[in-house]
Amino acid sequence: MKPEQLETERTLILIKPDAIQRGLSGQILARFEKKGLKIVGLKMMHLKEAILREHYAHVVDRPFYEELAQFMSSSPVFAVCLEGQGAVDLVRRISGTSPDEFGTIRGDYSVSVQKNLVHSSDSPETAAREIERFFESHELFDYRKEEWKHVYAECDA
Ligand code: 3AN
Repeated sequence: MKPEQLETERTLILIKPDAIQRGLSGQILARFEKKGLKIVGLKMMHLKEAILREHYAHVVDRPFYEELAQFMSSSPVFAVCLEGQGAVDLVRRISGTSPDEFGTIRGDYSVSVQKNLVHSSDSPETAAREIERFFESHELFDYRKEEWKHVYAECDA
């Protein structure tokens, strides 16, 4: 399978302050890399109020928002853009949605509904908005990932 024949999509993850503080960012990134996902953008950012209000607009009126915003701005995060076939759903399944889902990042390394190590986009539409929120277009890299010929087969196209 030639990498350029694949139809891929991009998604966004945030490796959150608890992961940075606990020294888990490398292990978290490795889970996505080992599955064959391509890193097309990666940067460290200290999130401030404006971007957090935008990113968490759907929970800004919830009672836990202030605590969430404090947590998310307590240390830098890594914003990472990942690419692969069905990347949005795949990355969400690797991340997990609750600390009870063993075998996922949240399930294996977290016990909290707030300090849950990693955010991942929940749909292709959200992914497009979130990638634009965290990255300028020149910060995303188009390159050929040679490994993909060992990851995907023609019947997967
Ligand atoms: P997810 O990150 O799993 O997609 P969302 O988008 O529903 O979750 O919620 C955004 C973030 O708000 C969560 N990642 C979590 O850190 C925090 N959060 C959600 N529900 C609660 C809650 N009941 N108490 C405290 N924090 C919460």
